[in-house]
Amino acid sequence: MKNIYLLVFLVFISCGKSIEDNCFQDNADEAEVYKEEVPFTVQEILSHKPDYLTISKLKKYRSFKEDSISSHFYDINNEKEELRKYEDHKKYYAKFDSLFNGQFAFSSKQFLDGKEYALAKNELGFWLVKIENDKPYAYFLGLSFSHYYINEVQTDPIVKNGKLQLLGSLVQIIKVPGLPGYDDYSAIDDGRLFSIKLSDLEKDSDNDGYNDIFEESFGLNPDSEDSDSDGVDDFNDLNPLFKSEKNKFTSLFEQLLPKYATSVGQNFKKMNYYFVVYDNDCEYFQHVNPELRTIIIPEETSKRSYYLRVTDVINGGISKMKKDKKNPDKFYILKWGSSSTTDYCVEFINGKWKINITSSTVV
Ligand SMILES: [Ca+2]
Ligand SMILES: [Ca+2]
Ligand SMILES: [Ca+2]
Repeated sequence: MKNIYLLVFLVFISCGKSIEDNCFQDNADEAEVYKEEVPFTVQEILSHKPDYLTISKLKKYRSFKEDSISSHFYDINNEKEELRKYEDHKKYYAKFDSLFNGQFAFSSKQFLDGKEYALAKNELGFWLVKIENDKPYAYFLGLSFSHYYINEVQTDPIVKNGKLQLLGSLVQIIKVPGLPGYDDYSAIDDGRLFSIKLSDLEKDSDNDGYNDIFEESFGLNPDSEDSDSDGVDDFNDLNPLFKSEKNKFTSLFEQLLPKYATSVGQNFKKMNYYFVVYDNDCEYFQHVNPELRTIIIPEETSKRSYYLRVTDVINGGISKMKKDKKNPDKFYILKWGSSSTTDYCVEFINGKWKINITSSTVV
């Protein structure tokens, strides 16, 4: 009898989460508990290494320390020279920058067989980018910046013998609570060569423009060009994991989501490799029609891909709605970004949301 009771109870908690639970918060405050992440050891990183990645040890190499210090060095006593370096870099990557609409930071440009390659980085991770016949291509590497450091200065060409070959090291990243954006990196295994076959990187099984590694890393379907079957292919879908819907609450969330600046308005739809990532299980939130490309991942880390379990790609969030005790059309919502939090009091009046900011803090 006790066992049956337990079983019923387990079934109840495993599938009992409703829209009510996922979208609304009880009046009792849900305290966010900060859980300190334990950094991976070299062995742990290697045991989770993607199959397509080969790692070898180098005898002679440019160390993590040397590379990271020199790449972050900024001579405050010689701003003119720093500005010149910046302008030179901008000029050197101007073609990449314009074809990719400013979505990446580039390094290690290389010409090979009529193609141009470069290593690229954005908030989501590392990419290999290619220009062939004036068309841009980007291939996600699936190497988490929590575990892999790739040298800013590559001493050899990065593409050779059909492989991408990168000097770098395995790293630990220590998050400092209360100091957003402050990540303390240290090398735990220096002088490594990371190598990936171009054929593995370029593999795009469903031919939708995103390589398989990207789709697997972010929970898209690498075998379907339309992961959420809404008729819009993954590459052009601003919310590729969920069908957009129109209802009272999705329209509220749409108004709270980031908007693009009008100056980049004509280009943002072409920014196929830039996503804002949220972890949110609220069905109303999931079905938004956002202005900026958005990926909504599960709140529970165990339901995420390995890449998303170990990589911090979330730079903001929107809380559950807290109901007002007296007015059923009134709710309280907290929104946070990498450097600010904003409290909203929202009320649904005559078919429209009236949104008031009640307080806001900049960290
Ligand atoms: Ca694909
Ligand atoms: Ca797909
Ligand atoms: Ca779609």
